[in-house]
Amino acid sequence: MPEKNNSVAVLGLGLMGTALASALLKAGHDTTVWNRTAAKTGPLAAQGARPAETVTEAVEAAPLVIVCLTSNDRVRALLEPEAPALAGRTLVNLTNGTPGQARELADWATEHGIAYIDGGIMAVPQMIATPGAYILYSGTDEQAYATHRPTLAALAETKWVGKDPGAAALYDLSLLTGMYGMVMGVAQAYALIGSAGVPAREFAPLLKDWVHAMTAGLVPGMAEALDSGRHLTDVSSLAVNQAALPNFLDAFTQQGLSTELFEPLQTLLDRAVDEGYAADGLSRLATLIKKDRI
Ligand code: FVH
Repeated sequence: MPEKNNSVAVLGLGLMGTALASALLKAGHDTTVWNRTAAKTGPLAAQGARPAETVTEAVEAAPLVIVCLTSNDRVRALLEPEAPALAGRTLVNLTNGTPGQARELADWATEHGIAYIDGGIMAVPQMIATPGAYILYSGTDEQAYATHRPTLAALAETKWVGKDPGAAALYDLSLLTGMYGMVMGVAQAYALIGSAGVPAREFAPLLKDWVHAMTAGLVPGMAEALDSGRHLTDVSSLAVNQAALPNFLDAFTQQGLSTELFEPLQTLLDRAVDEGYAADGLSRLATLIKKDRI
């Protein structure tokens, strides 16, 4: 059932919290804001937000409380004393964290009669309330999510990923893992081409199109191989990749660059081939990352 009182409180007005509060205001929500450094409430107050002087005052202003701080240990430290004020309300935590932290916060919230929803924001602040941005949500109280979903939809597309409070964080970290792998590759590519004096801006269109073309095929292709268990490839075997990788490491060294980002890939390829997977494709690597195999 959609909420009747659509007011909302936002705790934490960093880059992301400010974007979230601003989106809520633009969508017409009665928005109360609190930040440790009070001066950050100013621009939002100018947009119509109500600045609260204390966390308690902010929490008591709305049935839905959104928190977005640097880390979950800070969320816990901030909100533990607020349990009586939060009781009977819904707490949506959009702070980046681990599945374990989310489950612990959910247990704490449940003990105190607080409906807890964990979230993972798949957007940068500038993308909030624009197409392409989405937020993953999970938690034991799916009814609380259904109640507040219309408000949350003002921030970004909503994606519910299940009743395990840790699920949103797991999806979030998995998606960010793919992004960080790509960031490392892009950083190394710019360093290599830049070592020969080629301006990054000149190389960027080639790199962008190449990464896009490769991921467009690789991501679904690997998924198919992993789910079917069929890793044999007619595209690019682990043996071929293992043989090629020293060329990269040597070139980095010759160009005066560090090899630290790519050495782990050589280690993993060597192990894969040693274990008999030379004819398999790159999807096999995902099966070798489990800790008990090292
Ligand atoms: N910015 C981004 O692109 C990413 C996108 C995906 C989601 N992340 C996560 O969002 C969380 C907040 O990130 P942020 O970019 O808003 O971070 P900051 O601008 O540095 O703001 C941090 C806010 O946290 C407040 N804060 C820090 N420690 C405490 C504390 N002990 N008690 C109360 N508040 C605290 C800080 O307050 P202040 O420094 O202004 O007083 C800011 O409001 C984060 O989990 C990202 O991973 C963003």
